[in-house]
Amino acid sequence: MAKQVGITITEHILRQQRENPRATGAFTTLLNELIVAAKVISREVNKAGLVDILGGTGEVNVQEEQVQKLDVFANRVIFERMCHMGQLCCMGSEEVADLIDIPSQYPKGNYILVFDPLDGSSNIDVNVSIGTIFGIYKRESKDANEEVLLDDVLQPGSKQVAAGYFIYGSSTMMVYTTGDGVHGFTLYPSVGEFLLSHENIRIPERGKIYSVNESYCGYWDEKTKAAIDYFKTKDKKTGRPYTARYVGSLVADFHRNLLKGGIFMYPADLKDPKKPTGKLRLMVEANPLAMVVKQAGGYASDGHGPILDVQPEELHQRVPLFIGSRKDVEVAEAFISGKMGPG
Ligand code: AHM
Ligand code: MG
Repeated sequence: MAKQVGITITEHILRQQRENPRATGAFTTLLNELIVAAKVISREVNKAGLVDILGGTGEVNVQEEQVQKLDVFANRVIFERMCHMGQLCCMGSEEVADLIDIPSQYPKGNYILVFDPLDGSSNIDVNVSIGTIFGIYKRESKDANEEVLLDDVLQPGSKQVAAGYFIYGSSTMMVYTTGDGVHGFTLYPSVGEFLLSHENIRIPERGKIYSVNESYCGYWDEKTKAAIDYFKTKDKKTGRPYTARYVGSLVADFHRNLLKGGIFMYPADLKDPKKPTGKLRLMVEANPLAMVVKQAGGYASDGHGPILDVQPEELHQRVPLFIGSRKDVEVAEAFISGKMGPG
């Protein structure tokens, strides 16, 4: 296909729809609404630093409304934009404990949206990039009027029909896949459009960056320590030691490694004995990024096999995550699963 750089996200989605003879347009509508929600969130994130100047934080703003925490705001914007357009049967959000029903006055469809409305939100106050992560599934049972059960939603990530993220950084970008490569769009703020800026992103098969919160090494088992040591050990042939980069904002760390190559790790640890599987959530964080990285030629593992094959048992299930350049993730997996040892 001819180079498309510069086309709008809407045109890009429509072109993909035209190439799929079975497409009904439902999916296009869904993505377009999500994009509008992200533009609203982006605008609020961009003026977050002004809250203290223009109104009181946690108090009452100039319109005498309660100033909301941005992650709660982002959650509400996505819910309100997505609930009425008739394409979804339910949603799942990191901010909400249970499945989110579509209010009864609105029509329902067959798609399921899972999302983390504002990941890394502890970074807002210090002007560090944050993001919205999303995954879209199709409900397998066909009757849109039947009650949606948690079992309809608990599908492995390999069943996602689309996934991606918005990053609110030095620019706002959308990176997404529908299973046909990964494409990145940059928001042109004065026009209000996302324009194609990163066509068909491919992650290098081996990188030079490792990203992990090393302060937790005292909570790691020996296999995990050996995996991380590998990336710090000198070896000319494989370009080690790698350089360390850790923002502490998953979307920012992932995005950098996607473009430059490298591995992001949030291993299992014993920091909180109640959460021995690490911190990140399978459905709203790991799976969407796993689909993106796979489509870009990379890999995501829980240390034993593909993240995308894990059968979720709970909506907010946590999972160890090793994600990025394929060869780097394969090495980490070999250490964690005991196929490689120290030395
Ligand atoms: P959040 O969903 O509460 O924002 O937490 C997820 C964030 C990720 O963005 C990031 O990768 C991770 O927490 C950092 O955790 P830590 O501070 O333990 O390194
Ligand atoms: Mg999160």
